[in-house]
Amino acid sequence: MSVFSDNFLWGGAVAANQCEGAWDVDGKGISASDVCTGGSHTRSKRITRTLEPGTFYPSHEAIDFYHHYKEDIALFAEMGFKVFRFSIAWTRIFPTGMEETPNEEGLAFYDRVIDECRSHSIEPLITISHYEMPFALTEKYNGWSSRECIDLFVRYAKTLFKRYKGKVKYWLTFNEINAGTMPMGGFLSLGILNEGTTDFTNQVDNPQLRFQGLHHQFVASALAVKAGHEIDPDCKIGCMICHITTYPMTCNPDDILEAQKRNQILNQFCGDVQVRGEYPKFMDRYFKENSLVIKMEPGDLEIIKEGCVDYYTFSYYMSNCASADPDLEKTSGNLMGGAKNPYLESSDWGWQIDPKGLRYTLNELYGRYEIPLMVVENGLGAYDKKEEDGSIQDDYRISYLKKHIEQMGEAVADGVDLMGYTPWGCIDLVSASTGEMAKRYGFIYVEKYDDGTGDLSRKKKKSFDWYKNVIETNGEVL
Ligand code: BGP
Repeated sequence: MSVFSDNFLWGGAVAANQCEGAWDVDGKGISASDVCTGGSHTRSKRITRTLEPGTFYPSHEAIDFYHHYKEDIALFAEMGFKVFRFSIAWTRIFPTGMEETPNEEGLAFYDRVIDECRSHSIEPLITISHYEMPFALTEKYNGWSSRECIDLFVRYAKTLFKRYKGKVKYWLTFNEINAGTMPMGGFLSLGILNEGTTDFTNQVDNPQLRFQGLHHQFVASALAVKAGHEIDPDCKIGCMICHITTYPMTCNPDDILEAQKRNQILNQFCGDVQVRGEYPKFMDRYFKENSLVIKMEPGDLEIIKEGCVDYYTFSYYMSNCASADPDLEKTSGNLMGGAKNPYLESSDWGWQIDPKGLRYTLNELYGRYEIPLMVVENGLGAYDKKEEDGSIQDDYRISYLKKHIEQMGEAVADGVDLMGYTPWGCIDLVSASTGEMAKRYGFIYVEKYDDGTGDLSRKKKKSFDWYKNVIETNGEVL
Protein backbone atom coordinates (compact mmCIF):
# COMPACT_ATOMS: atom_id res chain seq x y z
CA MET A 1 0.00 0.00 0.00
CA SER A 2 1.19 3.48 -0.83
CA VAL A 3 2.40 5.63 2.01
CA PHE A 4 0.85 8.66 0.25
CA SER A 5 -2.79 9.46 0.97
CA ASP A 6 -5.45 8.67 -1.67
CA ASN A 7 -6.04 12.34 -2.28
CA PHE A 8 -2.33 13.22 -2.51
CA LEU A 9 -1.91 16.10 -4.96
CA TRP A 10 0.56 14.98 -7.63
CA GLY A 11 1.24 17.54 -10.31
CA GLY A 12 3.68 20.13 -11.62
CA ALA A 13 4.49 23.83 -11.38
CA VAL A 14 5.21 26.82 -13.64
CA ALA A 15 5.12 30.62 -13.40
CA ALA A 16 3.52 33.12 -15.76
CA ASN A 17 6.64 35.15 -16.53
CA GLN A 18 8.67 32.05 -17.33
CA CYS A 19 6.21 30.24 -19.58
CA GLU A 20 3.41 32.43 -20.94
CA GLY A 21 5.24 34.70 -23.37
CA ALA A 22 2.73 37.04 -25.06
CA TRP A 23 4.23 39.71 -22.85
CA ASP A 24 2.50 42.64 -24.55
CA VAL A 25 -0.82 41.28 -25.82
CA ASP A 26 -4.45 41.73 -24.79
CA GLY A 27 -3.75 44.74 -22.63
CA LYS A 28 -0.94 43.27 -20.54
CA GLY A 29 1.37 45.80 -18.90
CA ILE A 30 5.13 45.54 -18.46
CA SER A 31 6.29 43.35 -15.58
CA ALA A 32 9.57 43.58 -13.69
CA SER A 33 10.55 40.33 -15.37
CA ASP A 34 9.94 41.85 -18.81
CA VAL A 35 12.77 44.32 -18.34
CA CYS A 36 15.34 41.69 -17.35
CA THR A 37 17.48 40.14 -19.98
CA GLY A 38 18.75 37.80 -17.30
CA GLY A 39 17.15 36.25 -14.26
CA SER A 40 17.28 37.31 -10.65
CA HIS A 41 20.69 35.80 -10.12
CA THR A 42 22.50 37.69 -12.82
CA ARG A 43 20.37 40.79 -12.66
CA SER A 44 23.02 43.10 -11.29
CA LYS A 45 24.94 42.78 -14.53
CA ARG A 46 22.16 42.22 -16.96
CA ILE A 47 19.11 44.27 -16.20
CA THR A 48 18.48 46.73 -18.97
CA ARG A 49 15.26 48.34 -19.87
CA THR A 50 15.26 47.43 -23.48
CA LEU A 51 11.96 46.55 -25.01
CA GLU A 52 12.60 47.34 -28.66
CA PRO A 53 10.73 45.00 -30.93
CA GLY A 54 12.88 42.43 -32.66
CA THR A 55 15.34 42.17 -29.78
CA PHE A 56 15.34 38.66 -28.43
CA TYR A 57 14.66 38.02 -24.77
CA PRO A 58 13.56 34.53 -23.87
CA SER A 59 11.01 35.63 -21.32
CA HIS A 60 9.12 37.79 -23.81
CA GLU A 61 8.08 34.82 -25.87
CA ALA A 62 9.02 32.03 -23.45
CA ILE A 63 7.25 28.82 -24.51
CA ASP A 64 4.11 30.74 -25.47
CA PHE A 65 1.93 28.93 -22.95
CA TYR A 66 -0.50 31.80 -23.54
CA HIS A 67 -1.43 30.24 -26.87
CA HIS A 68 -0.54 26.61 -26.11
CA TYR A 69 -2.25 26.15 -22.74
CA LYS A 70 -4.84 23.67 -24.03
CA GLU A 71 -2.26 21.37 -25.53
CA ASP A 72 -0.05 21.66 -22.45
CA ILE A 73 -2.81 21.00 -19.93
CA ALA A 74 -3.91 17.99 -22.03
CA LEU A 75 -0.36 16.61 -21.68
CA PHE A 76 -0.44 17.22 -17.91
CA ALA A 77 -3.77 15.40 -17.79
CA GLU A 78 -2.25 12.51 -19.72
CA MET A 79 0.38 12.21 -16.98
CA GLY A 80 -2.48 12.09 -14.49
CA PHE A 81 -1.90 15.45 -12.77
CA LYS A 82 -4.26 16.08 -9.85
CA VAL A 83 -3.01 19.63 -9.44
CA PHE A 84 -1.35 22.25 -11.63
CA ARG A 85 0.49 25.13 -9.99
CA PHE A 86 0.73 28.27 -12.09
CA SER A 87 0.81 31.98 -11.40
CA ILE A 88 -1.25 34.88 -12.60
CA ALA A 89 0.60 37.80 -14.16
CA TRP A 90 -0.48 40.84 -12.14
CA THR A 91 0.06 42.97 -15.26
CA ARG A 92 -2.55 41.04 -17.24
CA ILE A 93 -5.13 42.00 -14.63
CA PHE A 94 -3.89 45.49 -13.65
CA PRO A 95 -1.39 46.55 -16.35
CA THR A 96 0.30 49.21 -14.23
CA GLY A 97 -0.98 47.87 -10.91
CA MET A 98 -2.80 51.17 -10.36
CA GLU A 99 -5.96 50.98 -12.51
CA GLU A 100 -9.34 51.21 -10.77
CA THR A 101 -10.85 48.40 -12.80
CA PRO A 102 -9.28 45.16 -13.98
CA ASN A 103 -8.48 44.26 -17.56
CA GLU A 104 -11.23 41.87 -18.67
CA GLU A 105 -9.08 40.19 -21.33
CA GLY A 106 -6.54 39.20 -18.71
CA LEU A 107 -9.17 37.76 -16.39
CA ALA A 108 -10.75 35.90 -19.31
CA PHE A 109 -7.43 34.25 -20.18
CA TYR A 110 -7.20 32.74 -16.71
CA ASP A 111 -10.88 31.74 -16.87
CA ARG A 112 -9.89 29.65 -19.87
CA VAL A 113 -6.84 28.14 -18.16
CA ILE A 114 -8.78 27.31 -14.99
CA ASP A 115 -11.72 25.85 -16.93
CA GLU A 116 -9.33 23.76 -18.99
CA CYS A 117 -7.77 22.37 -15.81
CA ARG A 118 -11.16 21.62 -14.30
CA SER A 119 -12.35 19.89 -17.46
CA HIS A 120 -9.50 17.41 -16.86
CA SER A 121 -10.25 17.23 -13.11
CA ILE A 122 -7.01 19.04 -12.36
CA GLU A 123 -7.11 21.28 -9.30
CA PRO A 124 -5.56 24.70 -10.03
CA LEU A 125 -3.06 25.95 -7.42
CA ILE A 126 -2.49 29.63 -8.07
CA THR A 127 0.45 31.80 -7.04
CA ILE A 128 -0.84 35.36 -6.92
CA SER A 129 2.59 36.93 -7.36
CA HIS A 130 5.55 35.06 -8.81
CA TYR A 131 8.45 37.43 -9.57
CA GLU A 132 6.53 39.79 -11.82
CA MET A 133 5.19 42.91 -10.16
CA PRO A 134 4.10 45.68 -12.54
CA PHE A 135 7.17 47.63 -13.62
CA ALA A 136 5.12 50.85 -13.36
CA LEU A 137 5.13 50.31 -9.58
CA THR A 138 8.92 50.26 -9.60
CA GLU A 139 8.95 53.50 -11.55
CA LYS A 140 6.33 55.24 -9.43
CA TYR A 141 6.95 53.86 -5.94
CA ASN A 142 10.21 51.90 -6.08
CA GLY A 143 8.22 48.70 -5.72
CA TRP A 144 7.50 47.15 -2.36
CA SER A 145 9.71 49.65 -0.52
CA SER A 146 6.53 51.75 -0.54
CA ARG A 147 3.38 51.03 1.52
CA GLU A 148 1.30 52.06 -1.49
CA CYS A 149 1.81 48.59 -2.91
CA ILE A 150 -0.14 46.99 -0.06
CA ASP A 151 -3.56 48.28 -1.08
CA LEU A 152 -2.81 47.77 -4.77
CA PHE A 153 -1.88 44.15 -4.16
CA VAL A 154 -4.94 43.54 -1.97
CA ARG A 155 -7.21 44.96 -4.66
CA TYR A 156 -5.58 42.65 -7.19
CA ALA A 157 -5.86 39.60 -4.90
CA LYS A 158 -9.52 40.34 -4.06
CA THR A 159 -10.29 40.63 -7.76
CA LEU A 160 -8.92 37.11 -8.26
CA PHE A 161 -10.68 35.61 -5.22
CA LYS A 162 -14.01 37.02 -6.41
CA ARG A 163 -13.61 36.08 -10.03
CA TYR A 164 -12.44 32.50 -9.48
CA LYS A 165 -14.45 31.74 -6.35
CA GLY A 166 -15.67 28.15 -6.33
CA LYS A 167 -13.28 27.17 -9.13
CA VAL A 168 -9.96 27.62 -7.34
CA LYS A 169 -9.44 26.19 -3.89
CA TYR A 170 -5.67 26.50 -3.41
CA TRP A 171 -3.82 29.82 -3.44
CA LEU A 172 -0.35 31.08 -2.54
CA THR A 173 0.26 34.79 -1.93
CA PHE A 174 3.95 35.40 -2.82
CA ASN A 175 6.34 32.99 -4.47
CA GLU A 176 9.51 32.49 -2.42
CA ILE A 177 8.74 35.51 -0.27
CA ASN A 178 12.04 35.02 1.54
CA ALA A 179 13.88 35.96 -1.67
CA GLY A 180 13.51 39.43 -0.15
CA THR A 181 16.07 38.43 2.49
CA MET A 182 18.60 37.68 -0.26
CA PRO A 183 20.60 40.39 -2.04
CA MET A 184 19.52 38.95 -5.39
CA GLY A 185 15.83 39.22 -4.48
CA GLY A 186 15.59 43.00 -4.43
CA PHE A 187 14.31 43.61 -7.92
CA LEU A 188 12.46 40.51 -9.12
CA SER A 189 10.85 39.71 -5.81
CA LEU A 190 10.26 43.23 -4.51
CA GLY A 191 10.50 45.47 -7.59
CA ILE A 192 13.03 47.62 -5.73
CA LEU A 193 15.88 49.49 -7.36
CA ASN A 194 18.43 51.52 -5.53
CA GLU A 195 17.01 54.82 -4.37
CA GLY A 196 17.65 57.66 -6.75
CA THR A 197 18.99 55.34 -9.41
CA THR A 198 17.68 54.73 -12.87
CA ASP A 199 20.80 52.96 -13.99
CA PHE A 200 19.76 49.34 -13.92
CA THR A 201 23.20 48.07 -14.72
CA ASN A 202 24.80 49.54 -11.62
CA GLN A 203 22.59 48.46 -8.79
CA VAL A 204 23.89 48.34 -5.27
CA ASP A 205 22.07 46.13 -2.83
CA ASN A 206 20.07 47.95 -0.16
CA PRO A 207 19.03 45.67 2.74
CA GLN A 208 17.10 48.47 4.46
CA LEU A 209 14.76 48.75 1.47
CA ARG A 210 14.52 44.97 1.08
CA PHE A 211 13.50 44.30 4.68
CA GLN A 212 11.10 47.25 4.65
CA GLY A 213 9.64 45.84 1.42
CA LEU A 214 9.25 42.45 3.04
CA HIS A 215 7.28 44.00 5.90
CA HIS A 216 4.89 45.50 3.36
CA GLN A 217 4.56 42.12 1.66
CA PHE A 218 3.76 40.47 5.02
CA VAL A 219 0.98 42.97 5.67
CA ALA A 220 -0.32 42.61 2.11
CA SER A 221 -0.23 38.82 2.32
CA ALA A 222 -2.09 38.80 5.65
CA LEU A 223 -4.77 41.17 4.32
CA ALA A 224 -5.13 38.96 1.24
CA VAL A 225 -5.51 35.85 3.40
CA LYS A 226 -8.23 37.54 5.44
CA ALA A 227 -10.03 38.78 2.35
CA GLY A 228 -9.74 35.41 0.60
CA HIS A 229 -11.31 33.62 3.56
CA GLU A 230 -14.15 36.13 3.70
CA ILE A 231 -14.84 35.90 -0.02
CA ASP A 232 -14.59 32.12 -0.20
CA PRO A 233 -14.56 30.34 3.18
CA ASP A 234 -13.65 27.07 1.44
CA CYS A 235 -10.41 28.28 -0.06
CA LYS A 236 -6.98 27.49 1.40
CA ILE A 237 -4.24 30.08 1.21
CA GLY A 238 -0.59 29.26 1.77
CA CYS A 239 2.84 30.82 2.00
CA MET A 240 5.74 29.81 -0.24
CA ILE A 241 9.33 29.77 0.96
CA CYS A 242 12.56 29.08 -0.91
CA HIS A 243 14.03 26.52 1.47
CA ILE A 244 17.77 26.04 1.38
CA THR A 245 18.37 23.79 4.36
CA THR A 246 21.71 24.69 5.90
CA TYR A 247 23.84 22.22 7.87
CA PRO A 248 26.82 23.07 10.03
CA MET A 249 30.00 22.16 8.12
CA THR A 250 31.42 20.41 11.22
CA CYS A 251 30.44 19.81 14.83
CA ASN A 252 32.51 22.83 15.81
CA PRO A 253 30.04 24.92 17.86
CA ASP A 254 31.03 27.98 15.80
CA ASP A 255 29.82 26.21 12.64
CA ILE A 256 26.67 25.09 14.41
CA LEU A 257 25.81 28.61 15.50
CA GLU A 258 26.58 29.94 12.02
CA ALA A 259 24.22 27.37 10.47
CA GLN A 260 21.50 28.14 12.99
CA LYS A 261 21.75 31.85 12.29
CA ARG A 262 21.47 31.33 8.54
CA ASN A 263 18.53 28.97 8.88
CA GLN A 264 16.78 31.54 11.04
CA ILE A 265 17.16 34.45 8.64
CA LEU A 266 16.81 32.62 5.34
CA ASN A 267 14.46 29.74 6.06
CA GLN A 268 12.51 30.50 9.23
CA PHE A 269 11.92 34.24 9.43
CA CYS A 270 9.27 34.58 6.69
CA GLY A 271 7.55 31.29 7.49
CA ASP A 272 7.33 32.26 11.16
CA VAL A 273 5.68 35.56 10.27
CA GLN A 274 3.19 34.01 7.86
CA VAL A 275 2.36 30.85 9.81
CA ARG A 276 2.60 32.08 13.41
CA GLY A 277 1.59 35.64 12.67
CA GLU A 278 4.52 37.15 14.55
CA TYR A 279 7.99 38.44 13.87
CA PRO A 280 10.35 35.91 15.49
CA LYS A 281 12.43 37.27 18.35
CA PHE A 282 15.75 36.44 16.66
CA MET A 283 15.08 39.16 14.07
CA ASP A 284 15.41 41.91 16.70
CA ARG A 285 19.09 41.22 17.08
CA TYR A 286 19.59 40.80 13.33
CA PHE A 287 17.93 44.15 12.61
CA LYS A 288 19.95 45.86 15.34
CA GLU A 289 23.29 44.42 14.30
CA ASN A 290 22.67 45.36 10.68
CA SER A 291 21.32 48.82 11.55
CA LEU A 292 17.98 48.05 9.94
CA VAL A 293 14.91 49.90 11.15
CA ILE A 294 11.55 48.57 10.01
CA LYS A 295 8.86 51.23 9.90
CA MET A 296 5.50 49.88 10.95
CA GLU A 297 2.13 51.54 11.26
CA PRO A 298 -0.19 50.96 14.21
CA GLY A 299 -2.26 47.89 13.44
CA ASP A 300 0.31 46.18 11.18
CA LEU A 301 1.19 43.53 13.73
CA GLU A 302 -2.50 42.82 14.43
CA ILE A 303 -3.13 42.40 10.70
CA ILE A 304 -0.22 39.97 10.44
CA LYS A 305 -1.59 38.02 13.41
CA GLU A 306 -5.05 37.81 11.87
CA GLY A 307 -3.86 36.73 8.43
CA CYS A 308 -2.03 33.47 9.14
CA VAL A 309 -1.80 31.01 6.27
CA ASP A 310 -3.61 27.65 6.13
CA TYR A 311 -0.72 25.61 4.82
CA TYR A 312 3.00 25.92 4.23
CA THR A 313 4.62 25.34 0.86
CA PHE A 314 8.22 25.53 -0.22
CA SER A 315 10.70 25.00 -3.01
CA TYR A 316 13.50 22.54 -2.41
CA TYR A 317 16.38 22.08 -4.82
CA MET A 318 19.51 21.83 -2.69
CA SER A 319 21.01 21.97 0.77
CA ASN A 320 23.94 24.01 1.95
CA CYS A 321 26.69 24.03 4.59
CA ALA A 322 27.66 26.90 6.84
CA SER A 323 31.16 27.34 8.14
CA ALA A 324 32.71 29.87 10.48
CA ASP A 325 35.85 29.60 8.33
CA PRO A 326 35.58 32.27 5.61
CA ASP A 327 37.92 30.31 3.32
CA LEU A 328 35.39 27.51 3.06
CA GLU A 329 32.48 29.78 2.29
CA LYS A 330 31.36 30.20 -1.31
CA THR A 331 32.93 26.91 -2.35
CA SER A 332 29.60 25.15 -2.87
CA GLY A 333 28.35 26.71 -6.12
CA ASN A 334 24.88 26.93 -4.55
CA LEU A 335 22.49 29.77 -5.11
CA MET A 336 23.35 31.31 -1.75
CA GLY A 337 27.04 30.42 -1.63
CA GLY A 338 28.01 28.34 1.41
CA ALA A 339 30.62 25.65 1.94
CA LYS A 340 30.85 22.59 -0.27
CA ASN A 341 29.39 19.41 1.19
CA PRO A 342 31.79 16.55 0.32
CA TYR A 343 28.99 13.97 0.60
CA LEU A 344 26.82 15.44 -2.14
CA GLU A 345 26.90 15.65 -5.92
CA SER A 346 26.05 18.86 -7.74
CA SER A 347 23.91 19.73 -10.74
CA ASP A 348 25.45 21.25 -13.88
CA TRP A 349 24.78 24.64 -12.25
CA GLY A 350 26.55 23.69 -9.03
CA TRP A 351 23.41 23.19 -6.91
CA GLN A 352 24.10 20.45 -4.34
CA ILE A 353 21.66 17.57 -4.69
CA ASP A 354 20.38 16.25 -1.36
CA PRO A 355 17.28 14.03 -1.34
CA LYS A 356 17.70 13.02 2.30
CA GLY A 357 17.81 16.70 3.13
CA LEU A 358 14.20 16.84 1.90
CA ARG A 359 13.11 14.26 4.48
CA TYR A 360 15.02 16.17 7.13
CA THR A 361 13.48 19.47 6.04
CA LEU A 362 9.94 18.11 6.00
CA ASN A 363 10.39 16.80 9.54
CA GLU A 364 11.86 20.09 10.75
CA LEU A 365 9.06 22.11 9.20
CA TYR A 366 6.25 19.92 10.42
CA GLY A 367 7.73 19.91 13.90
CA ARG A 368 7.94 23.69 13.84
CA TYR A 369 4.54 24.58 12.38
CA GLU A 370 2.28 21.51 12.64
CA ILE A 371 0.22 22.51 9.61
CA PRO A 372 -0.07 20.70 6.24
CA LEU A 373 2.99 21.01 4.00
CA MET A 374 3.42 20.87 0.26
CA VAL A 375 6.55 20.66 -1.88
CA VAL A 376 5.62 23.04 -4.69
CA GLU A 377 9.01 23.14 -6.44
CA ASN A 378 11.73 20.53 -6.81
CA GLY A 379 13.60 19.23 -9.80
CA LEU A 380 16.78 19.04 -11.79
CA GLY A 381 17.76 21.75 -14.22
CA ALA A 382 19.84 20.05 -16.91
CA TYR A 383 21.16 20.38 -20.45
CA ASP A 384 18.89 17.92 -22.25
CA LYS A 385 20.22 16.32 -25.40
CA LYS A 386 18.08 15.21 -28.29
CA GLU A 387 19.11 11.78 -29.60
CA GLU A 388 19.26 11.08 -33.32
CA ASP A 389 15.78 9.60 -33.23
CA GLY A 390 14.57 12.79 -31.54
CA SER A 391 14.01 11.20 -28.13
CA ILE A 392 15.23 12.71 -24.85
CA GLN A 393 16.63 10.09 -22.51
CA ASP A 394 16.58 12.05 -19.26
CA ASP A 395 17.47 9.25 -16.87
CA TYR A 396 19.36 11.75 -14.68
CA ARG A 397 16.08 13.62 -14.07
CA ILE A 398 14.22 10.42 -13.28
CA SER A 399 16.93 9.45 -10.83
CA TYR A 400 16.81 12.89 -9.11
CA LEU A 401 13.02 12.89 -8.77
CA LYS A 402 12.84 9.24 -7.71
CA LYS A 403 15.24 9.83 -4.82
CA HIS A 404 13.35 12.90 -3.66
CA ILE A 405 9.97 11.16 -3.83
CA GLU A 406 11.39 8.24 -1.85
CA GLN A 407 12.45 10.65 0.87
CA MET A 408 9.05 12.35 0.85
CA GLY A 409 7.61 8.89 1.46
CA GLU A 410 9.97 8.46 4.41
CA ALA A 411 8.86 11.80 5.80
CA VAL A 412 5.21 10.80 5.49
CA ALA A 413 6.06 7.57 7.31
CA ASP A 414 7.72 9.77 9.96
CA GLY A 415 4.32 11.37 10.48
CA VAL A 416 4.58 14.51 8.34
CA ASP A 417 1.29 15.78 6.90
CA LEU A 418 2.27 16.23 3.24
CA MET A 419 -0.50 17.37 0.89
CA GLY A 420 1.19 17.17 -2.46
CA TYR A 421 4.12 17.52 -4.79
CA THR A 422 4.47 19.76 -7.85
CA PRO A 423 7.91 19.40 -9.45
CA TRP A 424 9.17 22.61 -11.03
CA GLY A 425 8.98 23.33 -14.72
CA CYS A 426 6.86 20.28 -15.57
CA ILE A 427 7.18 21.63 -19.08
CA ASP A 428 10.46 23.30 -20.16
CA LEU A 429 10.47 27.04 -19.54
CA VAL A 430 12.78 30.02 -19.05
CA SER A 431 15.11 29.76 -16.05
CA ALA A 432 14.62 32.34 -13.32
CA SER A 433 18.26 32.58 -12.32
CA THR A 434 19.90 32.55 -15.74
CA GLY A 435 17.11 33.86 -17.97
CA GLU A 436 17.82 31.06 -20.44
CA MET A 437 15.99 28.12 -22.01
CA ALA A 438 19.09 25.91 -21.89
CA LYS A 439 18.43 24.98 -18.23
CA ARG A 440 15.52 22.58 -18.61
CA TYR A 441 13.38 20.88 -15.97
CA GLY A 442 10.43 19.48 -17.90
CA PHE A 443 8.80 16.13 -18.52
CA ILE A 444 7.90 17.81 -21.80
CA TYR A 445 10.56 19.20 -24.13
CA VAL A 446 9.84 22.46 -25.93
CA GLU A 447 11.58 23.35 -29.18
CA LYS A 448 12.78 26.78 -28.14
CA TYR A 449 16.38 27.91 -27.94
CA ASP A 450 18.30 30.86 -26.59
CA ASP A 451 19.11 32.24 -30.02
CA GLY A 452 15.37 32.65 -30.59
CA THR A 453 14.94 29.64 -32.88
CA GLY A 454 12.56 26.75 -32.35
CA ASP A 455 9.02 26.07 -33.57
CA LEU A 456 7.64 25.72 -30.01
CA SER A 457 6.53 22.14 -30.61
CA ARG A 458 6.17 19.91 -27.56
CA LYS A 459 7.70 16.46 -27.14
CA LYS A 460 7.47 13.92 -24.30
CA LYS A 461 10.78 13.08 -22.63
CA LYS A 462 11.50 9.65 -21.15
CA SER A 463 10.56 11.08 -17.73
CA PHE A 464 7.01 11.74 -19.00
CA ASP A 465 5.97 8.08 -18.93
CA TRP A 466 7.94 7.49 -15.77
CA TYR A 467 6.08 10.25 -13.87
CA LYS A 468 2.77 9.07 -15.32
CA ASN A 469 3.39 5.70 -13.75
CA VAL A 470 4.43 7.28 -10.43
CA ILE A 471 1.10 9.09 -10.28
CA GLU A 472 -0.88 6.06 -11.43
CA THR A 473 0.62 3.95 -8.63
CA ASN A 474 0.35 6.80 -6.09
CA GLY A 475 4.11 6.82 -5.66
CA GLU A 476 4.46 3.08 -5.12
CA VAL A 477 6.41 2.34 -8.30
CA LEU A 478 9.30 4.72 -8.74
C1 BGP B 1 12.73 29.14 -7.92
C2 BGP B 1 11.70 29.97 -8.59
C3 BGP B 1 11.27 29.49 -9.92
C4 BGP B 1 12.24 28.65 -10.67
C5 BGP B 1 13.16 27.79 -9.83
C6 BGP B 1 14.32 27.16 -10.55
O1 BGP B 1 13.58 29.95 -7.20
O2 BGP B 1 10.53 30.09 -7.81
O3 BGP B 1 10.71 30.57 -10.59
O4 BGP B 1 12.75 29.18 -11.79
O5 BGP B 1 13.62 28.47 -8.73
O6 BGP B 1 15.35 28.08 -10.70
P1 BGP B 1 16.10 28.31 -12.06
O7 BGP B 1 15.07 28.61 -13.06
O8 BGP B 1 16.99 29.44 -11.80
O9 BGP B 1 16.84 27.06 -12.32
